[in-house]
Amino acid sequence: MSTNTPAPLVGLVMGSRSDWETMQHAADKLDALGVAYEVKVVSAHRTPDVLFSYSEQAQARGLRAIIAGAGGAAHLPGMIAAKTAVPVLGVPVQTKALNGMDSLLSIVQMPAGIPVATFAIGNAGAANAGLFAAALLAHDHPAVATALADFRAAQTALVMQHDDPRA
Ligand code: RP5
Repeated sequence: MSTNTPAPLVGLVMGSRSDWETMQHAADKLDALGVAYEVKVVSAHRTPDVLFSYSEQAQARGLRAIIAGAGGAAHLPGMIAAKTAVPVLGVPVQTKALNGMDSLLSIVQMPAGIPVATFAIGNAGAANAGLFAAALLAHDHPAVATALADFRAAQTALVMQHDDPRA
């Protein structure tokens, strides 16, 4: 590993390799904004001990946000939040059986005291979780703040350049 690799500030975790198709949209945004992150499969149900150790070590390892995506009985974000003070951003993965409503409700309905910031189901939620993580970091990382402002300005310009839907 290169010694120039920056230490990750964001943990991008998911319950299964099958979640990557969705969660790569968070990675794309973090890449675009120059946010250092790591990617790992951590399953609440299949690797619970990994979930505990990952969560317990997150803050000391320098993570400042954890984006956690899961589908179905999506306990991953809530369980991570239960084990760390690092802010957890939950992404409900769109399931085949229930179209992601199961994932959404599993993540969003946290009991008072252990918050998870919950995003939209699927790709849009993953992308917005990446953007939100960057926004959390922006105050202490001016380069990220600039990249985020540039992204938003470019997005606005693109919409205005193509504001006739028939063209
Ligand atoms: C959850 O179960 C994962 O987050 C995934 O969305 C879902 C299905 O996992 P696989 O059976 O595809 O591995 O834990």
